[in-house]
Amino acid sequence: PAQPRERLRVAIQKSGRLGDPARELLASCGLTWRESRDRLFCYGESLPVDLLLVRDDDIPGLIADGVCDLGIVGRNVLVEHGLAREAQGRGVELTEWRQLGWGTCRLDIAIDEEQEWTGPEQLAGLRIATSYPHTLGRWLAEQGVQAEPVVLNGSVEIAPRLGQADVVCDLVSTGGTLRANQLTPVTTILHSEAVIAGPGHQLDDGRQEIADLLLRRLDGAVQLKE
Ligand code: PRT
Ligand code: ZN
Repeated sequence: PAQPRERLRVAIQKSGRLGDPARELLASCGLTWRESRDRLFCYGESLPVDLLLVRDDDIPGLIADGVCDLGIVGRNVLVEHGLAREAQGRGVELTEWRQLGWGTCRLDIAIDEEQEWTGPEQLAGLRIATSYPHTLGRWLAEQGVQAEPVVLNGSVEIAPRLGQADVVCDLVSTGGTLRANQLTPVTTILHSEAVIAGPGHQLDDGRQEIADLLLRRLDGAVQLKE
């Protein structure tokens, strides 16, 4: 494995919905940083905890490959990554070390608002637009339904109007985006929130001790907020 490291490296989203809250949470644990000029790396000053600022989709892979020790990411991204990895026979156990209670959303099936919902069997043979094919596939298998995932990396909600798909499976928080596209959520396949993701085993070198200290402070910070 990698060379010994006595500093903890935490991956967080560079921008987007989870980036600022993740930094605020870590700052509330007493962390301070010196930022690199390109703002991709933050060197921890008050504790040996460095940040890597990346796309959220890259966070599970960075942990699985041992480049980072922990990450703050949506459960939706973690679950999809785990199932994709499993499908390739490269199962690496990443687990949720903490649930953070913010960044909440649902991965929902949504259908044309004019249509009636009678249950999952209704999806048989339909094209389902999604950015989460593995999570969707697992749910369809559990339901015993065969459908055709159409993988899109953005603008999932307009796929039915463009004729690319019949229904969608997408993240929903307020539901405004679905409504604007004449879609209505009918069932939830995953409840998501921001989590601290990490390996399914203890860290090596001195890093587990640093992680324990960080998590103790984090638990304190989360309790203070409640
Ligand atoms: O650039 P990068 O790849 O890092 O970011 P990204 O664009 O992939 O992700 P980002 O920042 O949009 O979301 C990061 C994480 O926030 C997601 O992986 C979820 O865990 C969480 N989250 C919480 C959401 C939402 N709520 C959400 N509403 N992610 C996306 N949405 C989308 C939703 O699909 C819809 O298109 O936001 C739109 C508005 O939602 P409504 O329901 O309020 O209309
Ligand atoms: Zn992303």
